[in-house]
Amino acid sequence: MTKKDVSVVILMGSKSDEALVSPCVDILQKLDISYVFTVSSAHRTPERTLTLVRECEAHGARVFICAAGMAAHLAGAVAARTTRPVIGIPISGETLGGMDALLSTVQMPTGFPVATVALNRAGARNAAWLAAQILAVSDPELNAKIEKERSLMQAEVEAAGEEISKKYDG
Ligand code: RP5
Repeated sequence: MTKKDVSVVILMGSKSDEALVSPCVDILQKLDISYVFTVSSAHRTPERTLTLVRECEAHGARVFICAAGMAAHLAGAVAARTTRPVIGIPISGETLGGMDALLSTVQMPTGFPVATVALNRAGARNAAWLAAQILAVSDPELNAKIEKERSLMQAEVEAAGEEISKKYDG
């Protein structure tokens, strides 16, 4: 299923999740982190999910990111099959405001953690940052890139602060 070496594997439960998960890819690309991004379902394609975990591990995968909505078991199913860190992105469906997916993702039994981030696009972005930080523990060059990106975010906040305080200057 994958022929290239990868650091991070992003799985989502359905193609319908794509728009909410793709910001994760943008950040991994910005940080030059190799990845695979594909669809696999804990329920509809359990064998494919297991095969992906095995094959991606064989190709060097170090972190798995799993996004799913409704009875969001994908991250848990992957966590059951790997000792690599698993990050879960709960996706909000048409009902229940995503609370179903949030609880399904976060409430894992002892020994099989899923590092659960925020819902939807905000979670997708932080899943990428968290995966990068995990990889950066043993990668000083990547760590420097993360620090540089944080400096840029800091500068943006400071510039926004200046702009707002000037605009509303009493
Ligand atoms: C989950 O069910 C998927 O992750 C998606 O969020 C939700 C609905 O999937 P579709 O019916 O749109 O394929 O497994």
